[in-house]
Amino acid sequence: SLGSDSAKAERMFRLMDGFLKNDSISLQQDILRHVEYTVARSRFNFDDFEAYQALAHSVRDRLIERSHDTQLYFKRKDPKRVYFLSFEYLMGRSLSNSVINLGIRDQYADALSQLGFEFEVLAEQEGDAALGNGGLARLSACQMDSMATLDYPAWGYGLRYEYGLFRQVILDGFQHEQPDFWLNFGNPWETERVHVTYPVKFYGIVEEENLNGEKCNVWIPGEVVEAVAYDNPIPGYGTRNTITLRLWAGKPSDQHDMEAYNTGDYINAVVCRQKAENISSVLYPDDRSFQGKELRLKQQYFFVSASIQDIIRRFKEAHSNFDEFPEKVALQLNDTHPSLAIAEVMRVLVDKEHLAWNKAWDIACKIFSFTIHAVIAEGLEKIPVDLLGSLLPRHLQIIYEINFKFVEELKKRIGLDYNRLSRMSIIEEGAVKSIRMANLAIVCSHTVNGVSKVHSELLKAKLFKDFYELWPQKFQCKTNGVTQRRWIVVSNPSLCALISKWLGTEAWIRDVDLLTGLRAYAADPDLQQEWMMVKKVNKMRLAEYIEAMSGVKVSLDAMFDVQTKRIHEYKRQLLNILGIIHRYDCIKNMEKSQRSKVVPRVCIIGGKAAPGYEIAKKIIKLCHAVAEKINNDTDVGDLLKLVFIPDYNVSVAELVIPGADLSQHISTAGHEASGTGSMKFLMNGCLLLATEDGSTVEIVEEIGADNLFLFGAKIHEVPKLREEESPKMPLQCARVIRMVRDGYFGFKDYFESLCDTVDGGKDFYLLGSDFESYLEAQAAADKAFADPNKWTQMSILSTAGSGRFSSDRTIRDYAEKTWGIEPCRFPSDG
Ligand code: Z2T
Repeated sequence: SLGSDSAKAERMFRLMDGFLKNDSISLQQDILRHVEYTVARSRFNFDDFEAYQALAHSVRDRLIERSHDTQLYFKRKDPKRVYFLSFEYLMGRSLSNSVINLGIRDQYADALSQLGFEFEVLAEQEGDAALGNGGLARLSACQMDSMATLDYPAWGYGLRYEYGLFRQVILDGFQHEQPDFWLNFGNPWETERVHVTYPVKFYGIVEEENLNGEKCNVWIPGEVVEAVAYDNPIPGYGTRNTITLRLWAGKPSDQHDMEAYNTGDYINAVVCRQKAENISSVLYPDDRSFQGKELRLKQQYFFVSASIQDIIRRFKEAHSNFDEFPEKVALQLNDTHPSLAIAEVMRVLVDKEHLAWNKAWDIACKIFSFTIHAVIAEGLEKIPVDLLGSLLPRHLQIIYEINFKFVEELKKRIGLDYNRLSRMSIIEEGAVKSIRMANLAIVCSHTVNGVSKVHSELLKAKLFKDFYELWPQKFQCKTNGVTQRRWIVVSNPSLCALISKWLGTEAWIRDVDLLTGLRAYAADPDLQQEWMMVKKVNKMRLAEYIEAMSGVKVSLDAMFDVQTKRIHEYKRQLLNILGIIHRYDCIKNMEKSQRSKVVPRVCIIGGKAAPGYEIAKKIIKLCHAVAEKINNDTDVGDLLKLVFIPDYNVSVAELVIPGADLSQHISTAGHEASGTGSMKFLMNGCLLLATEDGSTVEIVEEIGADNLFLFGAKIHEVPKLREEESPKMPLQCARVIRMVRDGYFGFKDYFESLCDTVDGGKDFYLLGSDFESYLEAQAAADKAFADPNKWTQMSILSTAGSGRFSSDRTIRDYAEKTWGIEPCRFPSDG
């Protein structure tokens, strides 16, 4: 009975002495206990890494307590939940973020110093969790932080790759990829749930069966793999709520290959079992191109099927009628990668729960929402029908059925406009017949979100014009944001302290709009002085890192000019490098007496190229070749340096961003859906040099055009510029390309095809066309930097205007307008 249960709980609670304590002595005891019994080292003899492990386990204990409380509370309240389905998460490190969100950073720092350790030093021991490629994946991580902090009843679902994004190693200036076997040293943050497993089926055939006089489709699989849950706690800031990121790993199923056992081939059967683990073993490192590979499709279905089974199990624990499903469940598709979930939900509702098709479809259409991150049609995922049909025969039938009904409906609405019908069809007829995953997602979702204002408009006007005309109300905008917890509080503690001091409160960490309060002091010489000091400290940290990585000594008086992001032609790192060559050339040709007027620069570039992206790899090599020349030219000295930061990832970003004076976001207008790096720089008081693309347009609205350096063609001008007979190629641009072509930086032949992309007659990304305007913006930045007070004021205004770009704002928007969920906060004071 209930009474004795609660008596039992009460007794256990007392036995355990209540919850874990967070005073310095308790923390020290916990850490030492973990040294001795978890890490299994003597508490009298352990090194930094072991200290980190013990520390992490003591933090983990506290996270687990809170996540139990949160889950029980959600269960009791049974609110509508959102399930965030994303194929990628770039979590980076967890330690600092966790103790800050738990509100016990200082207590831990104190406890550690009593034990003779330094918190920062131990935090450096942690490796990055890099289960994603770039912006899309880091966005998922920021949004998880906001969902936890804002007390939303949310779950994240993803894949537990054993190999995260490759490590970038530079040899002779060339990128090499090395596997990131990140679980090698254990992962203290995750908990394996050996009993939360689901079978996932592949291949086989579909048979029609007769169930009580009704026809019913039964899928008889050819292969079954087990999915095991690994739970990762995500603590909110200033709340006890701690939500869960559940990642699936592949594990052999006992049903895997019964035949083999029966035929007596025991050894082979065991070896075959290992294949199951391959499904979740490696993250695909291409951030936009898709290749229609079977393993990738297997990953997608594996992830989707396990997640849907888990979601439906949780629903059924409390409900028996699927009519209530849309009142209790929202499913968010992060791009098209998880969009097989639509077919899977239909399969479960129709084939397993035996709902009528129309009823099931009605439910599906109420639960799904979809956010798209792509800009161009070529970037959209298409799955060859043959591939899907062999791997998931039943799902192919279901998708055909969805499409048939959709096209019938469409004909009634728009008539027999066959061009339009074929454009909108979920099935693409062509050389390779394939499934358009975006079309599937749009047809079923109640809301389709873009990730910035201009991106959302572009979706309506170009990419999904036909769908917009059909369902205008579906198309919405949720401008991206990043979490100020990680991108200020964790990564820039000195700035964090300074902001809190001047605002007289730490409330902005939960309520980021308060940052606008800094505007009142932007011209205050005292704040400016302190602001400059903070930047200096961060530049010092960065300079030390640069010297350690590349041996290049840089001057702290120079402007630190940073462009860090994935390497892509459209992001135009090449424009940056050509600009640097031009700057170098100018300095070389300058009268000696003029040189004192040059604003010294440290140009910093970092980012990974997809392993198969030849041109991107050449850009990396060119950067190194140019750096070699410039950095060894004693004639130029501190006036110009160029450094490439290898293996850019979340933890490197945490070091680089606070130390930047200027950052570049210079994509060809119309190509960057949003861009989120810019928001992190903005929060850290870094000035932007940017094109009017993606979220930059909204940043301008917020901080004013005179607080950043804009240049280049605007979105609407781009198509016309591309049509021009002979592309614009200013003399200075032609001259620097000539230098590369002539072998001024060596590797003449190797750089030829790279130069061709600019002066080979096409210049698709409009480097030539934007070159002069780019140089002007750079000159304006130099001029502003020469006036430190003016610069600092712009810097303060950047941070002050960054509040709108918090993922807290994005998530609140999603919760209220797209998911229809409300906060569900565990009642406690912290
Ligand atoms: C990605 O990171 C982004 C878009 C993609 O399109 C794929 C990947 Cl892996 C399919 C980026 C956008 O390029 C960037 O503009 C945006 O800020 C980010 O997603 C988050 O929305």
